[in-house]
Amino acid sequence: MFEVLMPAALSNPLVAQEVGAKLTLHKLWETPDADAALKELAPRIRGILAGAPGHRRVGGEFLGQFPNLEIVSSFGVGYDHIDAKWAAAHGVVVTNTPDVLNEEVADTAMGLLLSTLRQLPQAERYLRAGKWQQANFPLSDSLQGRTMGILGLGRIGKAIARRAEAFGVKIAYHGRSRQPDVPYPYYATVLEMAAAVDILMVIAPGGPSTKHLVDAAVLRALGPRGVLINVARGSLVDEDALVAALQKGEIMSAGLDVFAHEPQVPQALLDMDHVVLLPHVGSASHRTRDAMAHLVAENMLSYAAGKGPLTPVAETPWPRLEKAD
Ligand code: A2R
Repeated sequence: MFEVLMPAALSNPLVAQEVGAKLTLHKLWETPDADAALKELAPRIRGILAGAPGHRRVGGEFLGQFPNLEIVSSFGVGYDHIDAKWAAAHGVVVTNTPDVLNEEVADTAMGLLLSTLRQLPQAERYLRAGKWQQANFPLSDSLQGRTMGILGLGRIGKAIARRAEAFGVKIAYHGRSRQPDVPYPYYATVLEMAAAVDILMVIAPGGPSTKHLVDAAVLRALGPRGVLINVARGSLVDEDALVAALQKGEIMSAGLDVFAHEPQVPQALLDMDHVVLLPHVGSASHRTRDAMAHLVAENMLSYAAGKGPLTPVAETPWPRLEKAD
């Protein structure tokens, strides 16, 4: 029997339904004494369903409790909450949910960009407040004539680039390496790219290697007409530096779907009327969240049926690497 643990409730019920229909699923949060249940279950657990909002970090300390663990199937394309290197060193495969959310997140990114430049949420608030009766809403900035630097031209970054091109926006990109088949100009550093563009679109993974890639110097380089859009992870941006840059007018505005300490949002940002702030809704449509949930379940079910995982992350490729002792 393949026994699976869901440590905390995933917001989409499909995962538990689909996995629970075929495998033995333990919902830890429903047990009265979670610590005792964990101790009793730990040796039997072969799979973990992760990615619930607010669940503690899935690091080696947590995963190390399960001596027979084989797979962690996580909800979401970002997996910076999981120590995938630890998993790789201990023969545990980690899966995420790539591709099925590309178009949704790219749609959100463009909506957030347009909202930020054209001040659409502010205009709507203006109308609702009855102010249109007195005067027209002030003129806004424009998307036209702008150049977008994409930090992280991966699956989602490319979907954003396709959309931005259709809007007439010029594209540049930064990643750790130049991509031979990509027609856009490449910049070897975020700083150089920021100096060359007036929209900085952040869509690279979170985690230690990208922490504060967007810092005070990058924001200064983006300049007083510059707009920062972040639909990736709050950790990529130095939030204090961003607040300071906005307060000093070193950049024009920001559109943020993600924050350093979600769901906390700095009061200084809430106090600014010219920025646009979203509660991490990049992939949050019924259609896309269901597709992600289905893929989380399919990874677990395929693995349990002996057919291997469908979408293992780069650190834990399939076939499995040799277990390090
Ligand atoms: O570095 P490269 O050439 O492998 O390009 C990847 C880039 N990237 C980085 N860029 C700069 N510094 C880094 N340390 C770094 N690490 C990765 O981010 C690649 O172009 C992009 C990631 O693309 P994908 O792996 O295809 O991810 P996807 O599905 O587009 O999702 C991106 C992120 C997720 O990790 C979530 O945090 C967020 O979007 O929702």
